[in-house]
Amino acid sequence: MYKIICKDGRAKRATFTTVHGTVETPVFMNVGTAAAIKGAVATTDLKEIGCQIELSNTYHLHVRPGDEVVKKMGGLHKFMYWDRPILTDSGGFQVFSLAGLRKIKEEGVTFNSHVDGRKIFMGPEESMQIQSNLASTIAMAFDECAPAKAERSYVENSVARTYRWLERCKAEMTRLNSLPDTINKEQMLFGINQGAVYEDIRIDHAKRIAELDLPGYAIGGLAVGETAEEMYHILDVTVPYLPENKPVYLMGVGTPINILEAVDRGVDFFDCVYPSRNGRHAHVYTKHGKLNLKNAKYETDDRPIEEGCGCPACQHYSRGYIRHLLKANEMLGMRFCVLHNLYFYNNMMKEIRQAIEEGSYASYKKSMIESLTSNEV
Ligand code: PRF
Ligand code: ZN
Repeated sequence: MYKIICKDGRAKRATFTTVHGTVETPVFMNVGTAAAIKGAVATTDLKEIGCQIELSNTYHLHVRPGDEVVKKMGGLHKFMYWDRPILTDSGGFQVFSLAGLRKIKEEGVTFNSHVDGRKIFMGPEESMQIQSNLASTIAMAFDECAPAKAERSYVENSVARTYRWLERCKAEMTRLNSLPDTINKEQMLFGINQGAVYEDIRIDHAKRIAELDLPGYAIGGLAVGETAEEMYHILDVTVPYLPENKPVYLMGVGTPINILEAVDRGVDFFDCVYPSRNGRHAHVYTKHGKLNLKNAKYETDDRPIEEGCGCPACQHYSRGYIRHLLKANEMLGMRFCVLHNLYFYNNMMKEIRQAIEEGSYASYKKSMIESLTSNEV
């Protein structure tokens, strides 16, 4: 259940209550694609870095170890030792971006596994069945993410099919939730808005999916090659057509600035691989810009990555020590960078929630963006 606590402009401060606990929004979901946060971060670390909700992928877990295996192990929560909410992405996007593919038909998509090349078919029903086996808190609809530069006629057909797929997802989820051996019978389905950068297609699709009265809605098909301005414009025109009393999730976004801008346009949920991916490459976030810890200038720098940061790395370890670990290819160096970056994202969300509560979101956003782009690191 979604409950708005207060609004500041279009920014919303809300809570989202699930069978696995309550999430305070706006929130960043920490990405554990294959039931693992890349960078040797355990689920027991997640609570220390302020993570409220984790995200995993249907496609990856179906390919390996197999959703039947996860079901036999008691579902994803038990499998990865995580008792807070988990959102699973449907496989749609990963199939289009990863798998050697791929024939799209009305029934679904045929593609080759990125692990062993074997041919796999996935449609709306299969995606729901896999997500039901994984027993996530929130399942995502099976959609097609059309390329940002796709022709209008292609996008029209694609979005029409994605709508029909959503109706099939909803029917299948209802059926699965009523089966006796389903692990999470309260599994929720979020719909996904598509339409590339075509305003009218986006709006029409948003209106139609809103009528299905789902517990939440995502905006997909953004951050796939269009400009940031185009993305913000699509949010400006689309979010007003999604139900106000439901959470809005912007899929796969983004940089700290993207998040600040999207919150200002009414978005509640985010996920992105940037903090973990950048951390694995020694790029760490600070309020004064990103720094590359492999840089020689940090060799004897005895300051933490960021002064005042409460993450497990900054509490005890210096830039110079972490730089040494990274240069020596010690896994611990990478782990510290990922922990710091995830803490940075989760902490920014906490500040965002606080600013909305105080009615000072506009000034928080402005000073944060100025600071992030100052490059004083
Ligand atoms: N659809 C799904 N997952 C996604 C996307 C999408 O469009 C995106 C696009 N940014 C990221 N993840 N199902
Ligand atoms: Zn830190």
